[in-house]
Amino acid sequence: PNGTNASAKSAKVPMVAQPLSNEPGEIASNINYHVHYSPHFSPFKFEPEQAFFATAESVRDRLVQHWDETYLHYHKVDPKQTYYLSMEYLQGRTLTNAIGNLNVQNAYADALNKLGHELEEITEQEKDAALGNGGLGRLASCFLDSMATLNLPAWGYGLRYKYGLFKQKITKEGQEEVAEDWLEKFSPWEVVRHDLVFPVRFFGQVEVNPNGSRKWVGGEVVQALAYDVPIPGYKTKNTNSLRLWEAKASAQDFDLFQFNDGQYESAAQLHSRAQQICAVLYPGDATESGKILRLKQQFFLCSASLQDIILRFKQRKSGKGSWQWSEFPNKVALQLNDTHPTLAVPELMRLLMDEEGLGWDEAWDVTTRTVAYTNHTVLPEALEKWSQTIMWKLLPRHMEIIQEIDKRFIDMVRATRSDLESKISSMRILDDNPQKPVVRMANLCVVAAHKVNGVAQLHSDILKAELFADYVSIWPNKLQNKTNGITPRRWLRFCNPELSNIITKWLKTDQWITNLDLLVGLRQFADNADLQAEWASAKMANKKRLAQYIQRVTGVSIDPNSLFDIQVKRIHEYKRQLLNILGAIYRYKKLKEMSPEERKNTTPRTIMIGGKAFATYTNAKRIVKLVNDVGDVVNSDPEVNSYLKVLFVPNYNVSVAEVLIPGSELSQHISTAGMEASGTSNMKFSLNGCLIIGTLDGANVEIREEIGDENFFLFGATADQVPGLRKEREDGLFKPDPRFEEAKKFIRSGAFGSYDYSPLLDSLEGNSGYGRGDYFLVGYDFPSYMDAQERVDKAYKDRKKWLKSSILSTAGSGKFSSDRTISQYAKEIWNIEECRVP
Ligand code: 4GP
Repeated sequence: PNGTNASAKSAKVPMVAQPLSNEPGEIASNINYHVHYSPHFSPFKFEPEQAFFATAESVRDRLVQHWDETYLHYHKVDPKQTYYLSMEYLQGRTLTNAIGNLNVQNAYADALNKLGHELEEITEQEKDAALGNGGLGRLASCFLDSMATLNLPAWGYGLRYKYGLFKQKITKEGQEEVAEDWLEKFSPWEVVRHDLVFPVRFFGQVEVNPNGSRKWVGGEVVQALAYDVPIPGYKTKNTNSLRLWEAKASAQDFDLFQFNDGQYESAAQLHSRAQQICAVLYPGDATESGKILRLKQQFFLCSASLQDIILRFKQRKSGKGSWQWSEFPNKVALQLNDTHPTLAVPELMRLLMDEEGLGWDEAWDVTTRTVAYTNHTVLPEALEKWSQTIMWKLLPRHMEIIQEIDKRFIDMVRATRSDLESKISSMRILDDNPQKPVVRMANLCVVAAHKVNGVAQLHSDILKAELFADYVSIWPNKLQNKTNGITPRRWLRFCNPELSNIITKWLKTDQWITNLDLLVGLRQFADNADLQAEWASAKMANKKRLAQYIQRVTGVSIDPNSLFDIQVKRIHEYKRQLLNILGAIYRYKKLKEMSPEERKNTTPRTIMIGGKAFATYTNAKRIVKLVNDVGDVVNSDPEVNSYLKVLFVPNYNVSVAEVLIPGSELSQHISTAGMEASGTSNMKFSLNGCLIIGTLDGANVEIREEIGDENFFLFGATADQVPGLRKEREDGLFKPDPRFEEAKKFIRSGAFGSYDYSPLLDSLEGNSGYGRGDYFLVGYDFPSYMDAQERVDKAYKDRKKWLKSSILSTAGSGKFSSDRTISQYAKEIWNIEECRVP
């Protein structure tokens, strides 16, 4: 198998297009060109929507040119390259980011003016690419931005979901899910590569060849077609790719005979099965067919990406003399974003052994030196376990390989670590429990990866001490921490130009955009009255913009002089939106009891909560409904509604975050300690000068360290107290705070309508059980949460002190740039280097 006889075709080197002028007149004519010669609408229509598509295509022209140069350069230099495999990307909108990175904002604004449009209005036309669920997906997108900005040869691979996760509508009933429509017309940012199509097999059986080697045959074969999205770096030519696969069947798979016989469905059976694969992210998995579909998606991503990566490896080798497969890990780093792409491990083994003819040991050596794994959660329900029965059906050859990995792992432990004998059953990859045999994907990842990482220090410590402790005793250097980060381009420079300009002015440089540590330079001015005045006016401008947005999407008018308090993230019991809303309910009740005079002494607040509840997660959906019901009552109560408003912000996504975060003053990161792996919106809020109320969980711990504990409203149990508190509860020793009881009782009294909230409230009662017995410790943390909220109210009245803390929050956020995170991955996990396009 080693040698020069690889089947790779030699690349034909195309010419790179001529650079395009960035003079506004030329840009305007380029936009005009697209209106006429890349038509998608009736001729002579040039409303904002048509202008958006033509503008995007004109920007894309500029990106394509850099993109092609990058492609050629990487091909020529042949550096080691990273491939980030992720089932999710939350890219959001592209236009603002692209013209910002290309540094042509003003030219585009002028060009559009010449054509009778406003850039701001045009950017509002764009639909979010919402191919993710939450933090894990947005992290992947921030990482892509940093990889390109740091000139790293690194690509993302994902799936092109036609309907994304879902779009959230809020009705009287609560949350309703409807299909996301980002591809309803088309996406101007993607380029289909009709020459890049790979077959992906499902089902079938394993055949043994006469020489003993094995081959996977039969079953169902669909085609993976590549769609590329350009990922431009900030003020650099390097433009990487996000390659999204679409599943399709070919014309040959269409049974014309059956069709003409009137059997329309069965004639196009494979086409419809292929379409299911990339229809939605996380299809319901309550049924067996749902489970098979999810597993198909995961395998589809892994198989298509690996075939593509291997082909590129061979292409870059071709014509350069003989080579060995052992060089593969010197050219390829594969990062598994959580366990969803775990099947890359057995698939790489299969491709190397069955297609390329390597022996087990050589294939295992290549695979383990190539693959690294990031864990994003310790929640037991999120650690994937696949039924062995389903796996044997869908991926019979991979199950053989997994069995062999499992067997060799056990042999190795027995041979070298007899002290771990009693741990083997929990460390194994296969759980052979006859009732429900499963494959434990996280265990497979840990065994196969050369590096495993958590996403914040506390989380990595928990992985080391608990979840993966036994493996750490075998491989002490495998587990690392890589504290998450966010891109300062999207999350400050572009979403908050007002504040960015102030920062640049006071630091006398805009280098902070790519070297976020420079923000510490603001510390020395934190007390400066001029900076504070500018800071306050930027915040006010952003609050007004946010108020307009809220008015538009909810019809409720909010007061920009009130304290804007925001919690936005997936709705989950461990994130404790319930704690937030119970606090709001208590506040409302107290306001009602006050005299008008007393009310005047309170700090007016606008509480905003947003996020999607997973479609089948009933308690999360009840929380959404409760927030809406509380809002309906509070906001229409004339006695108190100038002191308190409660809003549910519908359909939280990246572009909504870009409006909320700059306008926020307080943000809530209040998970049960030990349960939030990192959190990344906490970093975004802090970077934008927003103060945090939070627990010692995930990245909160490090944010507080960086910005100073006096600028952080801390409350709640710590991670190491949590197990003991749960135990106390089980033993019936918990004594609830009267304020907590009062808030719950108020809901039960029907103050917020007749909806039956008892299942939700019951989850906070009793002594034990997941879903009962207040597993998430809302009751335990309630009093310290309310005390912290009182400190917030008081602090907000001292304007100078608040502004100082706000400035210090921004100044201390340098560590949380994804540029820092990605540099660490590059050095400490991937071993890749900058490959700058000249
Ligand atoms: C999330 C974690 O819940 C969040 O704490 C973390 O910041 C983020 O990953 C990125 O690392 N996990 C998921 C998930 O979104 O689906 O497990």
